[in-house]
Amino acid sequence: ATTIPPLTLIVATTAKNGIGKNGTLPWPMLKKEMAYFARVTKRVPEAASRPDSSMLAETASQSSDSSEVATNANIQDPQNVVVMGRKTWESIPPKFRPLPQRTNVVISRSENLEGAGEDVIVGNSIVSALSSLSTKVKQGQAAPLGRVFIIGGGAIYKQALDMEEAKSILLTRVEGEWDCDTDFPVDVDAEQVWTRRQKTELDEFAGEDVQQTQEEEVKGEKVRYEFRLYE
Ligand code: FOL
Repeated sequence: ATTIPPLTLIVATTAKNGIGKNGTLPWPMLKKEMAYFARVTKRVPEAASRPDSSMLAETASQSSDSSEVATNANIQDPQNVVVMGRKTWESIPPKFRPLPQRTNVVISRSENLEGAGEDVIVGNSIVSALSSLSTKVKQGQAAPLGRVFIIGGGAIYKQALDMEEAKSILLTRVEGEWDCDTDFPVDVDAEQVWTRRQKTELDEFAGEDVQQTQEEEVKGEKVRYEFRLYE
């Protein structure tokens, strides 16, 4: 009996739900959009970030030597989890992976993942990978869980959407016609089970004042997009 934590999908899509092309994103790098992805997936909500440590022995982060307090991350500090498929792992530039300050989980039938070290958890399904992560946490070999984000791609979003633990979707709607060969498997504006939440709820979820409508100049073209939350 394993309890699976609530899952948040995070994705950027076109109006027609396109998410990818030739193993990468359909649009040229949207810097501020990617920065939002990094910020939101790194931020651990307050409730999870302050575990009750009253029963624990003193640790480096509690020591009176203030020079090493708060700056050095500790294995006892909760971290969010990013769950991705093997192709998404391979699409992340090697210099950015594993995605820092997050526990990286990759879904793959093969144990041998290019560029993955001991700190990357590999499993053949979301459930089995999260269950082996949970074992590692209990053994003190992985950080306690903050939020769990599903970061794609199409096949992994599909697997997550079939689970009742899939509670939220942080969706960035990118305007324009972009050629895509991979889709997000649900149309959140057509399906009754998904409801768009207001800005106040997005702000609370993200832990920041989200400027929902954005525009960025890429390759001499203005690209507009909107940050949304569905539950
Ligand atoms: N969700 C959203 N909103 N936008 C995305 O681009 C996105 N991309 C993926 C999943 N969900 C998304 C999958 N693809 C990196 C690269 C590709 C990728 C996800 C992440 C990546 O390199 N991330 C770095 C940021 C590096 C930078 O700031 O340029 C990270 O630290 O998160």
